[in-house]
Amino acid sequence: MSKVALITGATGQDGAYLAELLLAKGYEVHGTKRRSSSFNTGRIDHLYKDLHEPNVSFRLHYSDLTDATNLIRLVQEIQPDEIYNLAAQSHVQVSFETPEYTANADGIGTLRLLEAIRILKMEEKVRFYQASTSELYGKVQETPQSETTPFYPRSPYAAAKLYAYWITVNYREAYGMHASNGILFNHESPIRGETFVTRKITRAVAAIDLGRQDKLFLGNLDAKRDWGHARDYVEGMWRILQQTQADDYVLATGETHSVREFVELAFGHVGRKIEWTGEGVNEKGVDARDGRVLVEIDPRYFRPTEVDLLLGNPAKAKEKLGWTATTSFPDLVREMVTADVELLKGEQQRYGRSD
Ligand code: NDP
Ligand code: GDR
Repeated sequence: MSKVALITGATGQDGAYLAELLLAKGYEVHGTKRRSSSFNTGRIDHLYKDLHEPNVSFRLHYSDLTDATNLIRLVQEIQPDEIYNLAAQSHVQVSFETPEYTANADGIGTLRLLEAIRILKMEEKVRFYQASTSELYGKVQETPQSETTPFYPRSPYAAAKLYAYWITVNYREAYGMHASNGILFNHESPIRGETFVTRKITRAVAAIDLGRQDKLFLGNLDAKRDWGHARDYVEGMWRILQQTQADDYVLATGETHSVREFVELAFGHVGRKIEWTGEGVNEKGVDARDGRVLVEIDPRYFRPTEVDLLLGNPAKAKEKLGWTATTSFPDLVREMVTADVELLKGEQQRYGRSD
C-alpha cells in the first residue's frame, strides 16, 4: 500500500517540488488549490492526469486554510499518513497590507488543520509538517541562527508564523502528535513567485537582455539572505517526517549574500557588469560598458521593519537527517537567469515578437 500525503498549497513553488518528489517515491498525493478566476495550477499541470485515466496518484482539491469545515472534510476523506502544511500568504511585504488575513491564513489556518486531525481522532495516524520560516528570527539576535536562537518577528507574516510554530510544538507536547517544524531559510527556483526579490531580478535581467524592459526597480539592496534551491528543501521536509520522533529543524545553506550580490551575479550571466553610483535612494546600478542605468531604488519597496541578516546553521539537519543543501549560490542564480531567458524567448516566438 502506498503512503498517502496531503499537501496544502500544492500550487505554490514548494508544493510543486514536493508533489513531484512524493510521486516519484510512490506516494498517493493529494494537493489543495484555491478557486481563482484564472488558471493557477501552472506549476503542477505536468503532474496532473485526467481523473478518468487508470492509476491516478495525484489529485487536487479545492480548499482554503480559512475554512475549517473544508479542512475537516478533506482530512476525513483523504485519510492522509502525512500532511505538509505549505499553504500561506507567504509574501512578507504583502503581509503589512493584509495583516489580518495573513494572521488568519498563516496562523489560525495552522490551528484549524491541527484541530481537524484531533477532531477526527487521527493524532496517532498522521504526521504533520509545518512550513516555519527563518523570518521568525527577524531582528538579529545572533548568527548563525539555529534551532535555539530566540525569535523576534518583524512583520505580520512572521508574527502569524510564530503562532503557527508554537501551536505545532504545543500539539506535539499536549497530544503526542507527530508534528514538526521545518525552519526553512529562503529557497528559490525557476518557479519562484515573480514578486520575490530573486525571481523579480532574474525576470528583469532576462527582459532587459532581450530588449523588453529598460530598468529594474528594487528596495533594500543591503538585506542579506541565506538562499538555497527549493528542490533541496522539499527533500528536507520529507526527511523530517520520516524521523521516529517529531522535532524542529533548521534547513539552510550556511552562506549569506546580499540582494546587491544577487543583482551583480544575475546581470553577469548575460554579460553585463554592474557598477554602483550614488547613495541611499539615489543609488543606481549602471552597465559598466555604456553607462546605461539598469537598476534604480524605489522606496516603495522598503519595508516598515526589515530583516537585515539571515544566516542559518543547518548542523542539526545534517547530523539527524543527513540533509545538506546541494546547490551553490552561483549555480542557483545561473539556473534562474537561464530559465527566465528561455521562458521569455519562448514567449517572444509564440507571440511573434522580435522587438
Ligand atoms: P508560495 O507563495 O509559492 O505558495 C503558497 C501556497 O499557498 C500557494 O499554493 C497558495 O495558493 C496557497 N495559499 C495561499 N493562501 C492560502 C489560503 N488562505 N488557503 C489555502 N492555500 C493558500 O510559497 P512557497 O511555496 O515559497 O512556500 C511554501 C510555504 O513555506 C509557505 O507557507 C511559506 O510561508 C513557507 N516558507 C517559504 C520559504 C521560501 O523561501 N520559499 C522559506 C520558509 C518558509 P495560490 O497559488 O492560489 O496563491
Ligand atoms: P523574504 O523574501 O522577505 O526574505 O521572504 P523577498 O524575496 O520578498 O525579500 C528578500 C529581501 O529582498 C529585499 N528586497 C526586495 N524584496 C522584494 N520582494 N522586492 C523588491 O523589489 C526588493 N528589493 C529589495 C527585501 O526587503 C528583503 O530584505 C521569503 C518568503 O518566501 C517568505 O515566505 C519566507 O518565509 C522567507 O523568504 C524565508
